[in-house]
Amino acid sequence: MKIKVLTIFPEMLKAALSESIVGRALEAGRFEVELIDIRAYSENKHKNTDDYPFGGGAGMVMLPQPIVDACEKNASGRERRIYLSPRGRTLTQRIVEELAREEELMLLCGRYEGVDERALELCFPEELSIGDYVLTGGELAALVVIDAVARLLPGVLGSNDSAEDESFTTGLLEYPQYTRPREFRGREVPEVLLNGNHALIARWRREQALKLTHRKRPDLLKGAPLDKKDRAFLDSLES
Ligand code: 9WO
Repeated sequence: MKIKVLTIFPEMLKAALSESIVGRALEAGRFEVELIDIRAYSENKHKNTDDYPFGGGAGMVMLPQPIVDACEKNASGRERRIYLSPRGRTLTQRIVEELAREEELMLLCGRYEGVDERALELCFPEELSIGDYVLTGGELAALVVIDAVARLLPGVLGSNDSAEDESFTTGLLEYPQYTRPREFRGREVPEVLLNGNHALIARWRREQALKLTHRKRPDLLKGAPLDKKDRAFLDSLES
């Protein structure tokens, strides 16, 4: 997977992408991120990337020229191009899985009050939101997308922390986790986790996940694959 990111703040992404699991995966060549500085494509003598909005109003709008040139000069023609914007459809794990199957992505991070609509029409037909709130720019949203996609790529997570049996893949919230010590400030780790009975542990975790989902996100239960035992357990919670 190759991800190109168009931004006027490449350093903002660089820092975040150098750390932790994503940083290691990039170093290991599991995927690639190319940060493209939109400002470098400005044909304006001051290298401006924004100007006043036609029709008036607050703030500035990103010029179409630097964005369209940055896009065209870096496009392979094979990439899925996405503008990070509160106007887009809201990111879900299903969309993350879909993006992880792409060979190439190109992400556009907007700033100021937005991007000249013609740049979007010409280069970025798809818009994606990470949630219903407004940021100061699309960079943090791009990082969210990259992080969520990267961990699904082969070899990015260790086989031990595989993305498989976790919340949004089981359709349920995560069961509670414990590590050492066995007692902390008077609170004991649940006994079942200490006795090495793996079938019993799996059942306990499943029921904890069901209980938490029922209590905190009952809407998720509709989409989760549930078997007879799960349904019986959920019924027992109702009464
Ligand atoms: C700011 C603003 C101020 C006055 C009137 C209208 C306004 N609209 C905006 C605005 O939407 N600014 C955006 C800032 C322009 C595009 C980049 N910015 C952005 C992206 N903020 N939040 C996102 C974003 C992206 C993906 N998911 C959630 C939020």
